[in-house]
Amino acid sequence: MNSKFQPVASIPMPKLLLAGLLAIMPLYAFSERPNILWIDIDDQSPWYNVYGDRTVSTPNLDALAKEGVVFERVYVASPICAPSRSAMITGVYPIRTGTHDMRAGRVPEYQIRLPEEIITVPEIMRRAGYETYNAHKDDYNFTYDRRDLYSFGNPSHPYSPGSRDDEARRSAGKKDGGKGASKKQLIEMGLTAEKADEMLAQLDKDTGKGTVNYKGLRGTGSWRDVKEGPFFGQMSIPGGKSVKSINEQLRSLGLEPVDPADVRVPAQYPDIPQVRQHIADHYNSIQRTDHKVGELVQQFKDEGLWGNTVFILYSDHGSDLPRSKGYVYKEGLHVPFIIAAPGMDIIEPGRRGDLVNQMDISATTLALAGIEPPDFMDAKDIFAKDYYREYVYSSSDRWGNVIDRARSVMGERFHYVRNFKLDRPLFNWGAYEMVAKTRDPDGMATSLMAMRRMADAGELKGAQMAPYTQRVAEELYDLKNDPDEVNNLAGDPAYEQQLTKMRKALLSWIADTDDKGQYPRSKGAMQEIYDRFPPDWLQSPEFRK
Ligand SMILES: [Ca+2]
Repeated sequence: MNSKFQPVASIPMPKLLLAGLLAIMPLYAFSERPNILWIDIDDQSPWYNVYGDRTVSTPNLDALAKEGVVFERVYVASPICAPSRSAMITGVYPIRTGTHDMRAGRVPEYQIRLPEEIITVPEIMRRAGYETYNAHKDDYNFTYDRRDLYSFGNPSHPYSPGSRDDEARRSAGKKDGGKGASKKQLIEMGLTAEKADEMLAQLDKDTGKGTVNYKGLRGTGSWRDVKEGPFFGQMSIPGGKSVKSINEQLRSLGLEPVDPADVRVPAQYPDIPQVRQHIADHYNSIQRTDHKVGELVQQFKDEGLWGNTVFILYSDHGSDLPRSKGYVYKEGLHVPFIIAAPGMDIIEPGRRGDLVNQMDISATTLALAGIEPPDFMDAKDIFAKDYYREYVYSSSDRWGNVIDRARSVMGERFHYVRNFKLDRPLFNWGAYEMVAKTRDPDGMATSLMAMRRMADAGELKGAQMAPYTQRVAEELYDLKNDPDEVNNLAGDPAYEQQLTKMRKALLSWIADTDDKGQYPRSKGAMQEIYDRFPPDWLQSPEFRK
């Protein structure tokens, strides 16, 4: 490693002064700018000790949190991977950029192009002299060439529809399907390798188009590959996915899995063994995450980078419990978010209870590097003196084989949800349910199918039954008295004023962003779905036309 890339004791200059100086001084004067590392915890709810949950022990997350700021009320712009990641990497609402559908624009025939003025965080960091890499999945819903974003760690032959390589190959008459990743995806969703093969063979047969192609790109690399620095890195630590053998994994690390009998079942779910197991699995995923965070911190200490690296730890959305991931309830939107700057006095350690939009990670990252966040961003610098969000706005639209449109306004005490597609239930045989149906048709093993069985038998009531029945247009929850969001107050005259206020705020957001979810999907967008899923997976009314 180059000598310039050595730890600095601290950055004593106040951030505002640093930002001011950057504007008038050449970039090379700032070799002391901090490294910034995004630690992505895929699919995880903030059930950590630092968030007041004592069900499992999270000593390493707690220790990291002590070095920085714990944000208690951070909600994602979209409760699912690709739209959420598109928001983080651009700092712009997915419904503004048209990146709101889960894994859209992944085929050459259908491309989502960002407006010219929008460039990504790694590109901006790179232009400011940072070395950049992403050792994890990109999952961005727009056309880009990965080599523009990341200075190293790019695959040698990146397949990305619309990328320069792709254009060149296609103009040379070659077809590239970016195949091979979908089996992994199915295994992540809980299938055995054998079942995944079976399903892919069926998909090939049904679609006649070869295997599904929606995984997008991922890179490699680490801070060890950085030549000069400073670096902006994106890495991943296992989150809520891949929990099939989680108990064995924990025991091999000397950790004891939590007993399903010892978890709390929130009111929106029936208290049945399958749900308890699902919740326990998620807690156990958090124990694994905690262990890995401990290992990462030790690596940074051992390698002398503890003291000049800012760590931003977050999840892209909440757990994969049935009403969480993919849906705009609090459980899907609420995520862990910790910014630690050990050894540097650039942020004030402590706790923050104010409302934060998780995509503010973009503007905040730039500001920590001394870069003024650009005007196109909806995101704001969390550490700016005037940082304030009255509401956090979120969206959910198409998830795989199911089309929906729901919008969320999260306030200090109340949470407003607006459902626009009332002609379909919330649980509409999405990809997770279709996979569960294949492996657990009788609803004995999975929470999804066990709940479906109970719904069919008339054994669910109220909020537990709501996802299977006729939607209501508006929902309003009092988070103070109803943290599980089971008592919809939207029809209660006592809350009419609150409802009206939040409805108005939502309509302003929709108008301001020209919410792309309000328009019918293009022919190309629909074709991508037809090509990706077997016909019997397509339950939304749009597919019947
Ligand atoms: Ca995710």
